[in-house]
Amino acid sequence: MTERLSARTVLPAGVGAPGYERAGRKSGIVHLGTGAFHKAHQAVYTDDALAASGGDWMITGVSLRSADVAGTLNPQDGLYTLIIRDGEGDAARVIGSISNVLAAPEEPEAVLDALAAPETRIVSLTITEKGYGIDARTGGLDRAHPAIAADLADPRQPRSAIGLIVEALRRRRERGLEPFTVLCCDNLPSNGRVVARLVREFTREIDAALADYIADHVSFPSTMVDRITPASTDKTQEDVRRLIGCEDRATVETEPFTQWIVEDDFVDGRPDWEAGGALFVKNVAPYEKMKLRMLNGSHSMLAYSGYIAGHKYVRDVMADGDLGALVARHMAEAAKTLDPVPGVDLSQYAGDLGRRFANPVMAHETYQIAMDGTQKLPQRIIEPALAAQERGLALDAYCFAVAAWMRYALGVDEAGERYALRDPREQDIAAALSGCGRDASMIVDALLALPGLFPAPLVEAREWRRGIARRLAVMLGEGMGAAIAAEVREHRA
Ligand code: CS2
Repeated sequence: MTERLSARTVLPAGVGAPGYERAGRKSGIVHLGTGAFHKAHQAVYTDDALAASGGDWMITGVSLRSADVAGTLNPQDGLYTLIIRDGEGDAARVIGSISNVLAAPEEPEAVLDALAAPETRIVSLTITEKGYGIDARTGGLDRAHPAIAADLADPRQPRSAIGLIVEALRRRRERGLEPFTVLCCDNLPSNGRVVARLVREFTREIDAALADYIADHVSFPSTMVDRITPASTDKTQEDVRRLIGCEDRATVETEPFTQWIVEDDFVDGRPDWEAGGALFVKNVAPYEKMKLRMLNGSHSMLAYSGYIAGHKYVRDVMADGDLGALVARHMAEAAKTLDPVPGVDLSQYAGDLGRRFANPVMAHETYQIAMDGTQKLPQRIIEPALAAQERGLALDAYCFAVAAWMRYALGVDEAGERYALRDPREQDIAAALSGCGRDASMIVDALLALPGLFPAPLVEAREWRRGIARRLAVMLGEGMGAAIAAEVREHRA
């Protein structure tokens, strides 16, 4: 049997290793949602910070859903290899900033102990858009969300991220401990503000004095996070064996590019994340909007259209001249909805994004990006469409993107194969679509009427409804390839 990566492994020359003593160092951070993205992003910045400046800033990871992450990382002493894929070849680096991982479903009290431990100064999150329990209609707390509803009924034994944070803050206050900073690292606009609101609304319902305390003592800086991180595959496992000479079941692959922009508002200190290249600013909003609308917006557009057109990976989409042109068009249109972003030339940013998407050694699946559409479309496609409408700009790019999502939402590809949408509102979508068959106008009406998704000014605009229906009709009648070609012709005309 091959040896497994651990603190005792002697790494081959050329493989990066933690440049600091790990043993005895405390965890100043508890991270909720220790998935691939966290391991390719914040944990790497923290690894750099520890190497540059030390400190008690190890990370205790928490997985909220399954025990898999704990099962792969703990036997490896929290160590894992980051494979950085670029055209020149793969680079490998072993990351040491995660000390251990707790699986919340199995050991909820251990998670609360970690959150309420004196050394914990930051609680960060990457739990995906759907993990927060946001009410699509109000942007506030969804009290009907199963985990939120359960936690409101029994707040001392929380299961949701929001419930865990609130109960931990209650315990800290009761014990006379300092509170912590809550650092959201998910792709939501004003993500710190959003989480602050959810925490406030949750706490107000259970303990008004605690709500006041949190309002006065806890900070929720917003962040913009960026690093393309495909799901690991068997090839990732094979490659890591070749690169480090032993087995690593927790390895992650990613691209060379990385970006993290953070509001510098921490109640009890933070690691020297600048050492890893993080940028600290007063207001993250312009960067977040830029990234959500240009990168994630075009990602979602290309995921739905690309998946139906038969493209497995983002790089295949970029190699398809017509669809590649629509990606560029989408970015350019999204840029028009933005106010100037400090220090960024938006056309250069778009060019860089196009090159990142085209990276031929990145196997980033369109199906991965396509998941959770109802949670992603609002900030990626719908808000910028609304902004475009307000500015009197053309809506074509957004109509195309939404038509592609609606085509995808039918759950059957052009060969007649069914696939799972992997969307928390999958049942709502199916219910809305029942009886619509392949009638484009009926599908558009049904999905535009999904509660909370599309705002009235768009739904009521004939240009919007017709623009989507016309495109969806071509996608259904002649196929996605024909719809893409027609879109390019129309755009160039
Ligand atoms: C992608 C993002 O899966 C998706 O929805 O758009 O995960 C994207 O790769 C990252 O935000 C890049 O930073």
